[in-house]
Amino acid sequence: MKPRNYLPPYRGARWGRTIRFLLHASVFLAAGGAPALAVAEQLRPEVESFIGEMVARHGFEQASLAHIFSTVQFQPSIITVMSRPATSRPWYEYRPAFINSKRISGGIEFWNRYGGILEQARKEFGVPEEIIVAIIGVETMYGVQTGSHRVLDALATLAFDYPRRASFFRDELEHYLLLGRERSADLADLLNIKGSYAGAIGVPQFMPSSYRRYAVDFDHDGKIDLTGSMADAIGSVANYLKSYGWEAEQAIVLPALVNGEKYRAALFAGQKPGYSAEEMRKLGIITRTGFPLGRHATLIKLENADGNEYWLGFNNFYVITRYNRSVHYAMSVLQLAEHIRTARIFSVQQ
Ligand SMILES: [Ca+2]
Repeated sequence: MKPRNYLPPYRGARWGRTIRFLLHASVFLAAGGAPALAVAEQLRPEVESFIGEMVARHGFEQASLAHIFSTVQFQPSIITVMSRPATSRPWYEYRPAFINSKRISGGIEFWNRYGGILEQARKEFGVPEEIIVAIIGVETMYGVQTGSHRVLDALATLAFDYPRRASFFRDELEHYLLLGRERSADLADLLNIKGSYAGAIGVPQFMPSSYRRYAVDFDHDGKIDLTGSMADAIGSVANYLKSYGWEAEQAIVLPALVNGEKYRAALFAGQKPGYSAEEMRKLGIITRTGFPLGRHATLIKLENADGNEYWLGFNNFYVITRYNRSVHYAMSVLQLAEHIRTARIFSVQQ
């Protein structure tokens, strides 16, 4: 990695861990040798070339993008987090973070508060209330923990200093600029939005590309706002799932048992459900409850402290993994949803 020069602290920039995206800054010396406010800033070549592409492809003003990127701050802590080897904690260690009394009672409260909007979303998109509630619960603790990183810093850090996924984050950065232009006349507003260390935004933690494609104005106030409008967040989660193929009233998962070794062929690894009931049976996979007629599934394995637990995952399970590819993520959404739904019925009856 090239060494970077630091910007003089005339703008209050902090020395140390915060490194600006400038290659160097030349300070013009005014008479008497004092630094003047006019500063010729040279951005890193890869940032310059990105700006050039945005100007050519989307008609952005070079100067306004150059200004925006001159304020971007490299976040080394994000690279540290992203570079950690993917540790797949076993299910029994992962589960308690999401299936616990705090998140269940938070879900009941959220549902009671936004019940009308959730019902409307179910009617329009076919996604049950508890699934929407659980996704928002897992993502941001019902809109409370939406992230503390400037989205622009996070996306630029990952686009320009994280080679492994640079192309993905470069695309997201492009979508972020376009999103900013679509949402506001003033691109400088982009500087103020905060999100996760990976640049996910708002109550449902949408990446900028998903924000542009799937977010909806569910409170019909003329703008889409995933940070300030819970109705927009709820409608957008439901629209996202529906757009990826959610089917109303269809099975999501069913408990299963396995025999022998052939079952491994059907284990979910990101693929669409492709095994019929008959094919599952031949692989030694059985379910106690009825396999829905004409449907296909994959096999889900969860590690418990005292052995493995198996489930069949149908199309709607696959759709939840479009929100986050991890099996543990999708299963915690489903189990949290079920806990919230049943606990809520009980609390309403009391
Ligand atoms: Ca709205």
